[in-house]
Amino acid sequence: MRLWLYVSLLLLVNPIYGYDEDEADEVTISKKPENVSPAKPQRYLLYEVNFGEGFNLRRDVYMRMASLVHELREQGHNFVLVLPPWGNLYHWNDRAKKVPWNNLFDTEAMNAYVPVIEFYEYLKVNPYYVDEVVYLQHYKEGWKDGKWSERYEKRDCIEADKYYRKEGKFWKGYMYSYDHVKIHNLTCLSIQGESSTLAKAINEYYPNTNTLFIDRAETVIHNEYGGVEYWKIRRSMRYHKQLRFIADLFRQETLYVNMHEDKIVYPKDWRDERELQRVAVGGDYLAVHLRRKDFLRSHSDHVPDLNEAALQIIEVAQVLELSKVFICSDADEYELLDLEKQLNSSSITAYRFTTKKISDGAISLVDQWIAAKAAFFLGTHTSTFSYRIREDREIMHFPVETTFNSLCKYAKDMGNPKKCEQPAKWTIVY
Ligand SMILES: Nc1nc2c(ncn2[C@@H]2O[C@H](COP(=O)(O)OP(=O)(O)O)[C@@H](O)[C@H]2O)c(=O)[nH]1
Ligand SMILES: *[C@@H]1O[C@H](CO)[C@@H](O)[C@H](O)[C@H]1NC(C)=O
Ligand SMILES: *[C@@H]1O[C@H](CO)[C@@H](O)[C@H](O)[C@H]1NC(C)=O
Ligand SMILES: [Mg+2]
Repeated sequence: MRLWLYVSLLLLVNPIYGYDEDEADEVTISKKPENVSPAKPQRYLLYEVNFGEGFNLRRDVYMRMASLVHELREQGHNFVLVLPPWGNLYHWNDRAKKVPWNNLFDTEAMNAYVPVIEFYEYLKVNPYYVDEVVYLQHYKEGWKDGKWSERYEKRDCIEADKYYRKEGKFWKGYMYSYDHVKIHNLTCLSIQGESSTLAKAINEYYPNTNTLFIDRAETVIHNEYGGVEYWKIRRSMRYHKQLRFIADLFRQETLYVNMHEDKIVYPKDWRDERELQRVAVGGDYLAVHLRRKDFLRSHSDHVPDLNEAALQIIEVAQVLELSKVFICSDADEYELLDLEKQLNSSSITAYRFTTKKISDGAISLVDQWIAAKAAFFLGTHTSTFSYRIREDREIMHFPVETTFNSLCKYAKDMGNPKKCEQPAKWTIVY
């Protein structure tokens, strides 16, 4: 690792670099993307997100890029989306790196929306080579006339030189912690807009570039947040079958859920999902996502302390007559034991999913899947981890009132929208 890069990374994530995993080799799924038109040359779109961003925002950025590639393909460009390996995430204590998507997600399901391949598969086709990095940035001077408007323009780089530097003929960058990837060109693109705006910029500036790597992909927003396309892509992002299986096993064996009574409709193929009555009942437990760590600082106005959280959980469980509470959290162990003790004294049994057998990323998805299938969900204000659970509940046809709820800072403010803001109801559309 080069010193300049090491320093700039340290500022953001403070990972442990002593540990260098071998190239991902537990690869199982390999698929050929379908072609738009066999006559057109194959092109590849790679992307990366700002270093400090967490897992669940990154899942959202995937959707924006899938939408971009989908649009480019509709225009006849034979693009394939290359999935950025997971790694160096601040919240992953196992410090996993170079994790392919097919360890965590059902990439075949994703592939049914837009052709996707893993980065290790890409490397076989274009060994350690990228034609052009397009580094997205804002406009140095801010909005035009103080107003937001859709626009894009190739500009001088503002900050890209912190992350990329020239080495001989080629550029070098972080590249998902794969060393030796050579980049031919680097340009900076000032952009205000959505996925479609970026599609226009690609058509104008890079009409023939075979392999485009979009960095700071979070800079572009969704074409339509919460629209039909949004939900289609979201539905295609199914969790790995094995992780869903582990979650369901936990529900059966630990939470004693009768899977025939929870009325959850979830077809084998997401393309068979249809608008239905909100018939899901879920398992007879309350699920709570209790976000701690950085949220205690960054969202201190909304995140309750443990006592205030316990009071709220007890009240909701009692109102709903649920004696089981599933807790998923990034809290420290001693905090959780304390919380469990408080629930216990109100005759509520708390459950958590813990294991050393799967990665931290995998555990978080199992947690989300168990929480998504609860009779009632209580999340943490503005956590994207909670948002993803709510989306899964929308996909599984839960009644709205069982989903869009968050813990308050103080138990006394429960039910008071002026003092305790509740999440916007982004309901599913087909
Ligand atoms: N297993 C597990 N991990 C969690 C939980 N809450 C937070 N985390 C971890 O902390 C990260 C939270 O960051 P992020 O995904 O950015 O969501 P946000 O910061 O809450 O919006 C997750 O990706 C997990 O790695 C939880 O309930 N269970
Ligand atoms: C790199 O950029 C130059 C100048 O824009 C262009 O002529 C060339 O084709 C680009 N090379 C690649 C590999 O994209
Ligand atoms: C509370 O804890 C005691 C002692 O561990 C246990 O026997 C009891 O079942 C718990 N009660 C509930 C409701 O979880
Ligand atoms: Mg985060």
